[in-house]
Amino acid sequence: MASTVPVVRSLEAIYPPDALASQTSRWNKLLTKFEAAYGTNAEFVSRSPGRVNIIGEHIDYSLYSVLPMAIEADALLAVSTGLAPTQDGTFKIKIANVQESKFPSREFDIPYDAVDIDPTVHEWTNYFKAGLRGALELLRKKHGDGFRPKSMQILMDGTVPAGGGLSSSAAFVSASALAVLIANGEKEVDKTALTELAIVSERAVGVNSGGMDQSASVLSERGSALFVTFSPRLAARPVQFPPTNPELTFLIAQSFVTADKVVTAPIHYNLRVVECSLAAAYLNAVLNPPGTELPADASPLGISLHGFHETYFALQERNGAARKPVTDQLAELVALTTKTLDKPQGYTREEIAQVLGVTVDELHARFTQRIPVRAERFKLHQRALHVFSEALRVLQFMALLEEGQAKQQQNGNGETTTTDASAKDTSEYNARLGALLNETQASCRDAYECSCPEIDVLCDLARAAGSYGSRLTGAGWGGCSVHLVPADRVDAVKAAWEREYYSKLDLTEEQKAAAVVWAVLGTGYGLSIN
Ligand code: NG1
Ligand code: MG
Repeated sequence: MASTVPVVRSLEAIYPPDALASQTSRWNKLLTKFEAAYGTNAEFVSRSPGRVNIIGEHIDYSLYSVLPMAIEADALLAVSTGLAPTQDGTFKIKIANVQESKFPSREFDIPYDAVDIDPTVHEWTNYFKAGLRGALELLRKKHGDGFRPKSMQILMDGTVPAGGGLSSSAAFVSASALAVLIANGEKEVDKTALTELAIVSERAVGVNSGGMDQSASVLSERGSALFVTFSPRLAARPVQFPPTNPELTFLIAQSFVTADKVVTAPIHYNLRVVECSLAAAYLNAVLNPPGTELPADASPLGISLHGFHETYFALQERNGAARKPVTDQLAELVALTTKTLDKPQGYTREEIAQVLGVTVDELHARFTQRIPVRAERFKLHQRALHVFSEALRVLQFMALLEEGQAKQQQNGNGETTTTDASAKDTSEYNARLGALLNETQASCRDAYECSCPEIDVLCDLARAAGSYGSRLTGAGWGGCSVHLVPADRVDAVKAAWEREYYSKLDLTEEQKAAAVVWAVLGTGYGLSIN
């Protein structure tokens, strides 16, 4: 995998052939508008795509592996650096958006050493500032405290729907961090360093997310999905889907329920992050020998269910137990969770503090001070159950893809045969892939409580019309859903949604056009600079 961000001179290297004409005109418009707004040409454009997550939902911040893929929709930032120097000790950022009415232009004078972000204010430029802050930290480490950031003029064009589960935020943060690095003279930007920087930076906006989105945005390669692992360190490898007959496609369907993750964080996303770390601490206290400390890791609160998992089996092995395959370990953890965390009604602060042997104040200092949440009870049973079972499903999904590839090689390279027997074979295979996606949806709905009735309806409609597997994608509570649909059922699925769902909403023409996106299996595009 190329380790530095590629410099792309032609849009053919980024977009699929059928999108070239419209993308070329979009880029040209962006550059023309840039000149009109700032009276100078853009020096470069940084690009970072959105993503759809295929499987592995809400487990990245527990440091379990996930399988997303980059999509065509992206964030573009056209940039120039030719601004006159500002008053002492500050640099200037002028930032505008092609959708001026939704995202008004801003101008900031920023002190060299402090990028101020207020996560309590819902402000589109916070995402730019998050990338800026992270990039400046990296530059300061490299050049020392005397480093003087360049002033920048920026025009943004984003096509990833906001609040839609396709990761508009990570695309924006990653593209921003890249833009700042390039503007400040970096020639070779290391992809992994950029990803790590974007992961940590985005948390400044108020959502304590994992690293899936930034990884998918920066590390994806054209033509493949991406298997991302977070422990012991961030690593990713491209994944191909075997050809099947009928051919499989991923349909992405909007629910048009906008989930504003920053606003709902204390009762939704951030609460889940806290619950997962609390579950790790609780399981550690009950199942590991007294005094066992979980290792500090890269998860938002520094201890994770994955950390508990590793520690638990390492201790067993030290006591002479045989090493078990990870899939067996995860199955065992599902059983242990059911037995150990046996209160489906949830746990109060007092109950958890008592088991951990700390006071409620100490519990607060360790878990909920930095990530404020609103809850009387923490649903440790359901959350841990989801995380362990979902981590297992990701591995089962990967094993199925490998099985499919092995079969393809046996049958002679890449040819899909069309005999009745092989068609039956692949439809059974497709159904097994789809079943895992359906199980993910059930777990997200029932155990993790991150679906919503509208997404459930879209999934039911799709399955009834021929989808093998349907589920929410991204954080949930609204946003997008993803569906594994054989090519010959795509029209039927779309018609069902139109008839039973979209026609009942009051949608604009623009929304109607964007309601369903067809992501051809395995299409993915990396980050690039013009
Ligand atoms: P979305 O909702 O697409 O932004 C979020 C997190 C991911 C991951 C998923 C759930 C951010 C930036 N990303 O994705 O890290 O946890 O939810 O799997 O918040
Ligand atoms: Mg997001």
